[in-house]
Amino acid sequence: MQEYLNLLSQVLSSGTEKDDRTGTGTRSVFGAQMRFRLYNGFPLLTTKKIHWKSVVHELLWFIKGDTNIAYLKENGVSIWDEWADENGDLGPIYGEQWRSWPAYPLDPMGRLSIDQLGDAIHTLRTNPDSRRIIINAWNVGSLHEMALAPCHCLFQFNSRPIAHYHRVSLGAGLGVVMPTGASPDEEANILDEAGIPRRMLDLQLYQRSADLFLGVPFNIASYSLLLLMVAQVTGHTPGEFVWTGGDVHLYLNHFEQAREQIERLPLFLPDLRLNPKVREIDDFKFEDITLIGYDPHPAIKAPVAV
Ligand code: DHF
Ligand code: TMP
Repeated sequence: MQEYLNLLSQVLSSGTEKDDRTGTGTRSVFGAQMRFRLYNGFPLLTTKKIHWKSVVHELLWFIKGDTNIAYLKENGVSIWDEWADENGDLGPIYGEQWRSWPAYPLDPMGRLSIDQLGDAIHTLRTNPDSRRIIINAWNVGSLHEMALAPCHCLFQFNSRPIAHYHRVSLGAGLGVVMPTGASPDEEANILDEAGIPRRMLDLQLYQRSADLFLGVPFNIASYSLLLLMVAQVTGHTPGEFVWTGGDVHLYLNHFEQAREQIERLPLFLPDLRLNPKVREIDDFKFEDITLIGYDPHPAIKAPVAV
């Protein structure tokens, strides 16, 4: 997570002061990238405590295709409260675009809406060399109905053969996931003779607007978890999560907190275990996701700009 701390320092020291929609004011850098190798540990920030339960429930809520905060409230998660209307609705944000992007005219299979996440998983199982495995939340025609325009707006999966030296250094026990949901023919393609996946899965996210202190640690953890889940249900070994940011900013009222964090030493990354029995993305439950060995520095409070 040193890369994250470096980006905090960079925005603090060389960002441009810039006004923003919320009226708070920011220091901002345009264009940045971080890479997280998921086989080196799960990239949950250790230089401040992240509310992990919120990360997991928010992701399960996206995967359900849900856009009402009722599920989050039932599970003690309040990160979307400020943006919901009196009925708890947020409009057609992430969940709806991921699972039921409206199709006009009907797609060739006659569907009224497109399950982008389901299609991505199907393609990873049947045509993993594809360079078109993209999930897009930036639905231009629906932006005006959303409580907040998507910040993490587009991501792409990349499936690649595991290089020989990778296999040797990974060994059999580390981060290797077994395949799933696949027919015997597909399984033969995904696994080698020893039953080890032949391919690695990467995910790259484009985040057009990035609240570096509050939002980004959640976003890194959330997409890394999604990558592990999709890897498991498509029989891949988890590879790299690549985070790409557009307007990467620190709000003016987060500077003290950011400086405090930069002075802290990163600690060992936790491990993440998924219940290996889960074979379909829709079957994951909170209990199937276990974080092990997360022992971070204390939380640092900061106000969220609405
Ligand atoms: N607006 C802004 N200005 N920044 C955001 O990061 C943001 N994120 C949204 C919606 N709108 C946003 C959704 N995600 C927190 C974290 C993520 C998030 C919204 C809010 C947050 O307040 N985190 C606190 C408390 C965590 C908790 O209560 O679970 C933190 O200290 O991390
Ligand atoms: P904007 O729509 O004016 O760009 O404001 C959105 C703010 O929310 C901006 O500070 C980025 C932040 N944000 C994140 O960093 N991550 C998220 O997941 C979400 C939803 C928002």
